[in-house]
Amino acid sequence: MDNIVVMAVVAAVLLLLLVGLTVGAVVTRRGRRPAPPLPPIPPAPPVPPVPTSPPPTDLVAPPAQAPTAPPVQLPPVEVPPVERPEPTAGRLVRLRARLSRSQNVFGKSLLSLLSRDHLDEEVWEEIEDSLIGADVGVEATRVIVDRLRERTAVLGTRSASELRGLLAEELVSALDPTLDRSLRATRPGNTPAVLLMVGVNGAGKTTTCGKVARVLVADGRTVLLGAADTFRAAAAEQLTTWASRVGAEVVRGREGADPASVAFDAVQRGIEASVDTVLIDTAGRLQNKVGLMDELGKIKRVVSRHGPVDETLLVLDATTGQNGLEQARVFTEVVDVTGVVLTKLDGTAKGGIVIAVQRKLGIPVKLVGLGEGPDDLAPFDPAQFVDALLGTEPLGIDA
Ligand SMILES: Nc1nc2c(ncn2[C@@H]2O[C@H](COP(=O)(O)OP(=O)(O)OP(=O)(O)O)[C@@H](O)[C@H]2O)c(=O)[nH]1
Ligand SMILES: [Mg+2]
Repeated sequence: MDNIVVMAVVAAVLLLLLVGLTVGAVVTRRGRRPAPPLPPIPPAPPVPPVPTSPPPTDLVAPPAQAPTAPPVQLPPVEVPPVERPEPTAGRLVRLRARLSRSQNVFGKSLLSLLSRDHLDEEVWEEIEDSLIGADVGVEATRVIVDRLRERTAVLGTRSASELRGLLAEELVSALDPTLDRSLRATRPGNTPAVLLMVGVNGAGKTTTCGKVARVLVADGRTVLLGAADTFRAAAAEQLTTWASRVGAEVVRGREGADPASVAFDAVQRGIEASVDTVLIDTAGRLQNKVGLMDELGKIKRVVSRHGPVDETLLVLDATTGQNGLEQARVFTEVVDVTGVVLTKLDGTAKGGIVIAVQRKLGIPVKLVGLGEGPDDLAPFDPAQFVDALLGTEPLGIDA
């Protein structure tokens, strides 16, 4: 019986053990449950391709890694063509056409007066009025008329061509053909000649600088331009445009810079570059006249440290007539003017202003402006000028 009890106890223990093991196994299995699935990884953003060569620009051709690529068309680089100015000889001939466009009042009225049957007092007065009306000036007119009266009386003959001849002679003589009108644009030795352009605003200084540069280049000279008009930024631009057309260098300062120092630098650079001529453009307008005159005096003094100024050209607008003469005289008092440039002769029928200017200032007219075109500047020649002024037509009065 005891054995049965023992055996029952053992069996119970074994059963308990078995149940325990089974439960443990189940619990253990439950503890190792697989982890829930991870949320999906979002796709990586696209990585931009790393360039292997710089992108092609307008001016740089792409590297030769794509032999099959079509050839790249480069845009043309804009280099302004250097112009070849026309020679100066014969330019004054154009004046006749330009004056005749404005009826050539001067020549026509004078010649018709002279061709009257009787050259009485009244006619001579009309001739005088005609000359004064053409801006010749009172003094010069008196001299011209007195001499004409004398000579016609002495000669007695009155053919139209003779009268025209006499008048032409008197006008040429009033312009003093013996004066030296050559432009001192070169120097012996190897330093550049220095030309200073002065005058009131709008007279045509910058334009004349450009035109003179062209004349010199046409004659085979090398030129440098100095933009000493620092009063307006546009002035330097205007000069640079003229210079680039003939391939000349420009020295310029910033707006408001000291004009004298720009002029000094221009001559300095001209010496270094061994050019033949340095042309200096100046301002025509300042706060007041005294300021302008002081400035011009200073420019001249400062530039003279490099050596003398070879030519100081006073630029005068022919259309301002006698009024311009008083202003002109102020310039001659400040800077030693060596020559006059009379611009815009194409814009006036009163060519006689050339005579008045020269007489009043006692300075030779060296150049005349005949228009806005780049080559509309002519060396002044009294005989050619008078010929253009009077015209060739003797108005059918020739014998
Ligand atoms: N018809 C005609 N116009 C001219 C002549 N010379 C110059 N001009 C014109 O006159 C104007 C003034 O000329 P600029 O050269 O700028 O005058 P500027 O003396 O330099 O003037 P500022 O710099 O203001 O002192 C421009 O429109 C020129 O084209 C000429 O001989 N005939
Ligand atoms: Mg100017």
